[in-house]
Amino acid sequence: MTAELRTDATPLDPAALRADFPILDQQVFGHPLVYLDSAATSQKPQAVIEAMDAYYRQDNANVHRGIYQLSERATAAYEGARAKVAALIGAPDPRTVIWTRNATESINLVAYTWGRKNIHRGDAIILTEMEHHANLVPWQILTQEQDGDLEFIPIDDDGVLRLDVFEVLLRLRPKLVAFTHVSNTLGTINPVKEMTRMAHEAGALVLIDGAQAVPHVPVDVADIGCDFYVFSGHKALGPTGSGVLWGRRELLEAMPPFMGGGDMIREVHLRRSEWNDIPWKFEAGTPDISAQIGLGVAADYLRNLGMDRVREHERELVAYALETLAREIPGIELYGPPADIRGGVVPFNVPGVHPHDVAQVLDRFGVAIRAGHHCTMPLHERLDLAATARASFGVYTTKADIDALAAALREVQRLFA
Ligand code: C6P
Repeated sequence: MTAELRTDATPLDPAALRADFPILDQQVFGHPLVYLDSAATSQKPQAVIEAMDAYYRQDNANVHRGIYQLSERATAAYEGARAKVAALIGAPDPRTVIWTRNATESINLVAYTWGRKNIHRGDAIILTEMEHHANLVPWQILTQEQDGDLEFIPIDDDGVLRLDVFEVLLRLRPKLVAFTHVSNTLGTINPVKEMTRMAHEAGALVLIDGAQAVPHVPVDVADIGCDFYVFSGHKALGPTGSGVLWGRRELLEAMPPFMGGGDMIREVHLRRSEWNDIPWKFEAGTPDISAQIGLGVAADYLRNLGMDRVREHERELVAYALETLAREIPGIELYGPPADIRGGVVPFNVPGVHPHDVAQVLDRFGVAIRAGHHCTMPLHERLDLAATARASFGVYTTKADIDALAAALREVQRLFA
């Protein structure tokens, strides 16, 4: 299924892995594609594409309904994917893995169900200044509706969370602390286990946004000790439309359902209904069956690579990128913490050139990056930046990709000189 076999001692060989990702083998404006936007969405290995194709060619049927072979095969693949994802994130029980469409929906699910039941007037929720809008706006909606309060852990100038201030904020006895595992904009890897311990000591529950962590660093929800953990499949080598909410069993069982309809019920009468068991209680309507099957294959693919090796590969790439860009691009502004505590994300600005112009010129050289506020407007405000350009990496990113980025950035500077 992959060009590589996992052996923990050997480093990842991204050049060999690229053979598994058919999309990478193409030219853009006459240049080989250099894909440096994996934080927005990752590319998909052949194994994921084939699994989805096979589902539609051989097994397409609705799940949990039919008493015939196709439906039984579809149901087995769909439910089997839960166990694969549970294994990737260290979830002790696959039934605590809820399928959603993406990280955004997972966070909204918790805000609408747990939140409306548990957050009342004056209750505090603590977030951080570096949150993606997906882990900010649902809590704004909730606290505005329920008359609760939001507080924020600030960052220092390198984009590292001020745990000393967090400690003080915890005296507010918040009901929930919600934070990102890895920042999508600065790449900061937060000390999630320590933060979870601190929050629990203050009596709060903990939700972790793992959208930028699951594809890049080892994740073990049992070891972290958190209460909810969410991520998007499409950033983790899986298809769009696949997402995950993991939660502690007792919490999920006590939460009211999110949406009403088929599959989430046990019994329906004209004036009342009884809910299904978890995870199905939260999965109303026909789900995105092929997407979740694809995500299961992606989870196996990542596990097969070994997440320690993936992390080491990206740490090395970040160190190489910071060094190469600082050396090759005079005046470049680089943001974020050192490579040791940073995922595969490198935000920057070329002085005198708007990041959108940077991205547009890079595209002419086949280099795909993102430019803008990356759905972290408050973080950009805090850093006093209107926008940034961002290169982000995946398992298939090579040092040659970073060299190509540096070469194209020299052209940007020449053009705008
Ligand atoms: N960040 C980026 O380019 P969805 O859209 O639900 O799949 O993911 C939302 C999300 C939540 N948390 C974090 C930390 C994220 O990075 C993202 C998505 C993309 O950075 C698209 S804005």
